[in-house]
Amino acid sequence: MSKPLILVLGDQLSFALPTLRQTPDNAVVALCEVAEEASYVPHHIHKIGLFLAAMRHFAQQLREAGWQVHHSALDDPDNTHSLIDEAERLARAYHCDHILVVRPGEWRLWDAMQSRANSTIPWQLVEDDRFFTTPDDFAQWAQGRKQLRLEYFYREQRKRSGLLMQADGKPLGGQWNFDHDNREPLPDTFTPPQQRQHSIDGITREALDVAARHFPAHIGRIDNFNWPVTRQQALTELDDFIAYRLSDFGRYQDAISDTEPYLFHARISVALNIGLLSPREVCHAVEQAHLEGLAPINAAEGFIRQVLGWREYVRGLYWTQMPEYKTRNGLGFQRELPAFFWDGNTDMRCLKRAIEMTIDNSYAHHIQRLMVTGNFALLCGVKPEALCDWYLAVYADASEWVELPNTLGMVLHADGGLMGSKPYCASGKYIDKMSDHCQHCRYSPKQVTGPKACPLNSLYWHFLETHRPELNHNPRMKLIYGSLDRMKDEKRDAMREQATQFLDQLTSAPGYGQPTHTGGYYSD
Ligand code: DLZ
Repeated sequence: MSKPLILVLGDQLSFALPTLRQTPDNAVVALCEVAEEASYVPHHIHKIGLFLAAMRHFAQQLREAGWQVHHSALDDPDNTHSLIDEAERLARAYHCDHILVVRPGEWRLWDAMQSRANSTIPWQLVEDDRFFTTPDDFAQWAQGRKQLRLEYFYREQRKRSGLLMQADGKPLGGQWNFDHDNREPLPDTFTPPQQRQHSIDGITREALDVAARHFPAHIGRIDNFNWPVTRQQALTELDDFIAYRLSDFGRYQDAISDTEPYLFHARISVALNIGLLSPREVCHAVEQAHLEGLAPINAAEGFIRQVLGWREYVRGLYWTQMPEYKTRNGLGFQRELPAFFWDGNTDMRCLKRAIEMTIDNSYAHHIQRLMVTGNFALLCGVKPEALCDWYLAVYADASEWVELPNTLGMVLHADGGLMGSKPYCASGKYIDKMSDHCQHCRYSPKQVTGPKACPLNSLYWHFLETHRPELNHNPRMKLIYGSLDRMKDEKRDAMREQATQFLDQLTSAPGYGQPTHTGGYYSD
């Protein structure tokens, strides 16, 4: 009788996984902690702790549900520290004749697994049906379209899922998209909603200790870890969001605070991306909250658009465009990552706080990622591979399928405009409008040149000038190039000079934070 080894990856921690739904009684389920996955980019210590803790809890729950489970721990002397090698080692040890795995979250692993389809112990890949769409669904939607715009994809998704739809096939509230209601800055005084403190039990404690012991040089401190690591904890995080934050999620979605990292954001992307919550259940919970009068339509629609629209859209793009997508560099950027991305040591307040919050929590909300760190990297021309590796490493919710299109496509406009019709570039004015950072900053967002001028201002115009050949023809950039053209030559020269001086003194950090030796495995 055929006997499978079911490999459950660290971001597949769900009983609804297709490989766990219909399997023979003799199957062995394997979860593998491996050093390679923690160090191929130098992941934040919270992220490593999260994966180890959540995998250990899930292994225990599988055992309690009657499965035969093998959990390879980082400390196991026989551990090969590679997902592929470890699964094959366990398949041999348990006399399994094939390995079953759901599509992983990264092309790198998918490719390695596919290439073993005909090996002695063949690998079989199963489609991940926990998402609303499969890569094939997306490919079908994309076929024959010149532009792959989110809005059209999203409308199809609403129709297909029935979420926020009326019986007559029209969108609830009379509009598909309430984005224009979702751009308010925070009021001068506001009380931020409380964040839940998740309990740390013995399993989690040990996992966090292991992470800290094995990867002492990785960014972050383990003692303020506060992510859900079980389904139960993830559900409490979802309940908290709906009860205390959803109603204001919409209008303050783009606001940035100098002190509050989470504001009204859901904090569920981490649980969602490792499988503890399903996209369907969170969308239905939010829809229900709206129907019960707990949240206005702009909040519910804004949230559902992120999960049903954006999240599925970037995943579709990733799987249909890889591996070529990762090599794109549409604006020809060559700069290494600025060194302060690893320690927040800069006097630009917005960047300092976004990076400090990232170091503290392995989290920053989407506008901090897109319009603070992302915008700065775009204006300075940081090369895609350096920035993508950083985002993948530092954020607990970052899997390559979601991180790569967001960073390479949205932030750096490096995919030739496939995702975004124009680059998301902004000057200090935007930061001043949407945040309270500038009040605490030594630079002025109102000045463009001179010692007090916010560097984002001259960098913004310098970026537009430098990339005129690629961007000038874009109708959405016409207005801004008009403003640039109307400037006096002396003003343009002074701004160019200011930006060039800034860029010349910017210290880069090639290799900073990378694993210390070739094995990529830290041990004490
Ligand atoms: C990010 C991560 C880390 C830190 N550790 C593990 C691990 O030990 N075992 C594992 O299966 N996955 C880990 N991951 C996630 C992987 O890097 C990878 O993104 C997913 O497994 C792909 O689905």
